[in-house]
Amino acid sequence: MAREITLIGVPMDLGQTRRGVDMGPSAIRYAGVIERLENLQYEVTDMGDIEIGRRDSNPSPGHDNLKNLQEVEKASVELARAVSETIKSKRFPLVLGGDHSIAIGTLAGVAEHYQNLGVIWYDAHGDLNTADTSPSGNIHGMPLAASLGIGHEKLVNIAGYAPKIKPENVVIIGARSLDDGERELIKEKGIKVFTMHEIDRLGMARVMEETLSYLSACDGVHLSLDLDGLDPHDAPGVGTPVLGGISYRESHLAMEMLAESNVITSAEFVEVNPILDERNKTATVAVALMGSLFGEKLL
Ligand code: B3U
Ligand code: MN
Ligand code: MN
Repeated sequence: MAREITLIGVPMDLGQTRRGVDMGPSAIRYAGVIERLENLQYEVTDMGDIEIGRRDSNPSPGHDNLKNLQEVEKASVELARAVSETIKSKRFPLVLGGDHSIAIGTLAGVAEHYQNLGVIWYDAHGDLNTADTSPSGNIHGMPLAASLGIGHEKLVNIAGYAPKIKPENVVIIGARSLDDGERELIKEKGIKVFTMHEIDRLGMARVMEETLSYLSACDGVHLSLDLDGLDPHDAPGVGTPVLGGISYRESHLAMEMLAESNVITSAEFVEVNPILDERNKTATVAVALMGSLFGEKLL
């Protein structure tokens, strides 16, 4: 893992309808992310926030069931550029969200640097919807599909190429809320999913061992961590909490095992919504998990 980290804030809230997730990057900074990583002897540069447009008050025809498509597309292009530049300068991109629609831009910036990029999608949801299958029209439910080359061409072709990743290089961890179309896509593409059922049955240690061996042929691995993957008890500040999630302790173990394996080459932490939170708990949890991901140890 690179010893130099670039933080990229993405105050995006247009991929869903609840207000406040645009304050996620500030909340994470306020929870001490820079100090935490500097204490681990990383050199950290905060490049500030990507500019996000205003809510699309007048959705243009042809964008049915894709809320704020134009603005999400625009921010994705910007973010892809920032992430790609970061990797070019041999630094580790750590992206702070913002809703999960930003993963479209993050992966567009990351994937051009790898032949065989792996992705760990830590989430209560599959984020495998398209405009045709989405119950909400919220683009934060679509980024994994878009990155696989499935969905609206504007989302699929960010940075001018598609697909960004291959279905056999994706592992979803923590799923417990899937829509019908997402279930079909998982079956059709044979995507590896560790649902809460598997986490309960196997334990997180085994889930992570299997994840790492499943992705062992990859030349880089991106971690896309949606805080709603955690149980709402531990991470209440998210827009769509789902009961029965991954615990704080299991999540730390997962991050520690990723740190030990030294395979993660980029990461994003998304869906922190300080308005829905309890005393910045969710941002604090995010920063604690980043500590473990970047090698923090008690002894
Ligand atoms: N699958 C639903 C709900 C959802 C997806 N991602 C989040 N919620 N955070 C949808 O709207 O696509
Ligand atoms: Mn998500
Ligand atoms: Mn989610």
